Amino acid sequence: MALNLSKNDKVVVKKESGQSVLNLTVGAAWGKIDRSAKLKTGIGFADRLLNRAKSSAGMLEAVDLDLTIVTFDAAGNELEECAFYSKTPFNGLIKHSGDDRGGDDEDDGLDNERIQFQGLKIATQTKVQSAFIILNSYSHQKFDEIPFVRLGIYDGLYGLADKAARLLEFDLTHEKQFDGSEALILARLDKSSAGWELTAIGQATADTSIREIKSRIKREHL
Ligand SMILES: [Ca+2]
Repeated sequence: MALNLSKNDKVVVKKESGQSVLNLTVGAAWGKIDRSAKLKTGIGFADRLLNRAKSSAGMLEAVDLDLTIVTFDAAGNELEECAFYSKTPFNGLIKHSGDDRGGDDEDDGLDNERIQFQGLKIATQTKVQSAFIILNSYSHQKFDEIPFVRLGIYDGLYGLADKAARLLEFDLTHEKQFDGSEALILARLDKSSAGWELTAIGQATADTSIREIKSRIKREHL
């Protein structure tokens, strides 16, 4: 199942079996910006060759998006976060695949960053009560400037190269409602007796740093 979200939709996401989610992986995929887009031929293979030539000529602009999970205890106190600068919080129970600072030259269908969330152990070994999945544009290009931006949540733990079935798919590409934004609160995870309740949020914001997004989460979601 791939659920498509609109801005500010709130949807509780379940596994196909109807159960809550235990272990999961979040992924983000995006591309470099071609500022000379008017040169496109409109012919698939010719554009790919052109893109390759532009890439080797350094004509494509790097885009540094960052996928992050921030966590809070039951009283709303901030706990550890998983980000490119903190890849293995809680002794690696949440794990970041590493910082991608460029994006794809051409869409390869794979994620550029992923975070694995060992929900079963996090529920029993940490004080995490809620976790928020966020994406922001470190290099401050807006989402509508980037040729494609896709987010996915997968049932289970997967590395960058692993193919997996998505519980949730969120495609920002060509979505007018995200124009001008450079940060997104994708979803929240709340610990329940049955596992993690996954609620898609899809909130675009004008925040320009993780710190600002965290303040917004505390103000608006906790
Ligand atoms: Ca990055």
